[in-house]
This record gives sequence, structure tokens and C-alpha cells, in this order.
Amino acid sequence: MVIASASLYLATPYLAAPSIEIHDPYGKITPKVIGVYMMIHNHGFGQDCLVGVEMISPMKMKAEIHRTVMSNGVARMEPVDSICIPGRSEARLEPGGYHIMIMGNYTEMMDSIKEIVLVLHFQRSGDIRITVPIKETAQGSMHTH
Ligand SMILES: [Cu+2]
Repeated sequence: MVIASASLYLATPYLAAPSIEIHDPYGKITPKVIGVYMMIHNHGFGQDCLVGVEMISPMKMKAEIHRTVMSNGVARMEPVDSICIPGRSEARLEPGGYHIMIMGNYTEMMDSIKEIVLVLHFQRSGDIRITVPIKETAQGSMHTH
């Protein structure tokens, strides 16, 4: 009986529950944008998707899900609607790949931003609130929009 229901779950991955855990988030701040990176680990058997991000502290700012793409040898970024993580797998948000991009008018108080608080909206797991330490300051060279 137990074996039968376990294989039913494996056969219907979408119906099985996801279980999302966020590891090692960090941010890199420049005068114009904050790039946020982390590992999203799905310990469950069902797929889940990151479908939106909100920044709630130290102030509200616009947050987008981005990916970096190469075109003609030049890296540029574009917004994406979601990042989906299949069951029993992980998605790494890292410089040069998928990331969260915060945009706002914070340049004057940039040095005082030591951490930010984000709410990650997952399609199935709902909202996950994380505190992101600002680890590194990259003066302008990180990217161009
Ligand atoms: Cu970006």
C-alpha cells in the first residue's frame, strides 16, 4: 500500500508537493541596482516556480526576476516571468545567470544598506520571506541595463 502510493506520486510529479528551501542568499549593490543571488532547493517531489519578488525592507523597491543572456558576445539581462524548480532539484541564482534585480532610487543611502528583506512568491508554496545580507559592493562594473 505504501509502495503503491509512493509510485503514484512519482508518476504524477505535478500533484506531489514541493518543499522549497532557500540557501545562502546574498546581494551585490551598485549605485543603480542590487543583484540578489541564492540557491533555491526543492526537497519535495512536485515542481514549484518562483513567480514574483517583493522587497519590503529597508524600503520598498522594484524587484524583477532576470536572466543574463549573451548576444553577439555581449552580456545583457532580460526579465523573465518565473524560474521553475522541478521536484528533487535546485536552481542556482548567480552572477551571469538567473538572478533577482532590485531597482530604485537609493544611491544616497547606499552605504547604509547592509541587508534587505525580500518576499519570494512561489506558485505553490506561497510566500517565503528571506533576509539577504549585502556582501559585496561592485562599483558600477556589474552590468548595464
Ligand atoms: Cu539584472
